Amino acid sequence: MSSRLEIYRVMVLAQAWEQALLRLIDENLAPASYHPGRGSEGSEVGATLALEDTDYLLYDHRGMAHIIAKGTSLTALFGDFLGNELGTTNGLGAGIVHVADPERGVLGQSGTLGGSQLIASGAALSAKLRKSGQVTMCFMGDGAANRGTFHEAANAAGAWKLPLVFVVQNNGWAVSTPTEHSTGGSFVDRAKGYGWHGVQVDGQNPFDVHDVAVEAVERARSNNGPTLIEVKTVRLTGHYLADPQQYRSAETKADASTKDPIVFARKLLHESGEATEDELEKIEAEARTQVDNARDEALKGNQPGQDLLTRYTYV
Ligand SMILES: Cc1ncc(C[n+]2csc(CCOP(=O)(O)OP(=O)(O)O)c2C)c(N)n1
Repeated sequence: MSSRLEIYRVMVLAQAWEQALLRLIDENLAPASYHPGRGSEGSEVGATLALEDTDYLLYDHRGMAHIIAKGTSLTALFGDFLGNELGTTNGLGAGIVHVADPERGVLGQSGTLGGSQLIASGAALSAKLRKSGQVTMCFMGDGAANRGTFHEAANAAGAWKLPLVFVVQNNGWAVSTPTEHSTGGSFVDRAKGYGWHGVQVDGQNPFDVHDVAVEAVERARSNNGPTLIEVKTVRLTGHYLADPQQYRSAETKADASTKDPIVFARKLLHESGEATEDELEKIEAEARTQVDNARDEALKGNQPGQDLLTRYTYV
């Protein structure tokens, strides 16, 4: 269980990291394509901070807040986007990043959206067979939750009571397709059909997301089966960096912008007296310094040499 201030700190850290990455892309230093995570921090940080270090994370393509919340080095994450040897993949994961940090349980994401759901079930089955007590958390968007892989993974996990948590980040869009055009029924209602526990929560409130995730992780760890958490969240930007977003109206975008989880959390912490303005500013300044240091460090990394081509090859 993380404190509210810790949840806020990690959300701000993720936001600062993303802003620094966008500057690197703008400066032509990172040859990356990227799906910004602004708006998803409440879901990604709130849920991931319910995990222990040894638990498994299958992240998804939107933003990096879940990976940052799992504790992966900020320098290594920059290294992945710069495609240099300081990255978690030593330079193999440039561009659309495929972070792997097994020491912190970060198992990566699948090459195609939705493949992670099956990998997550496999990881959870492995943990169950080994009686390791590890929980697996798998993030996906509403679009990815509509792949057949979801149903295969969910059915097996329900039948075998696997220690698994699915976090469906329902931001209302799969690129330009609104969820209601692609989805019959609601995601949370699917849980019952597979023998899972299901809960829906508002992603604008990261503290509520955290409470729900702590319960889900506890349920999984005590062998009481998987949980599907549907987080109603927002995408504050386009699907990808240069997305002109012609498919959504100015009104829809303005409405989403009122649901920023970082703004919400800051206001709540301030108004409840949990943190003064000075304390909040200190947290924000420290996050920026931490990110700047990580960026400077990562920029010193070397491009990988030819030896990398055979380093992970087994014959
Ligand atoms: C199997 C597969 N189909 C299509 C894509 C291309 N693609 C990348 S992101 C994306 C939209 C996913 O929408 P959603 O799952 O709702 O997540 P969001 O982008 O809204 O966070 C698509 C179609 C892909 N990567 N994999």
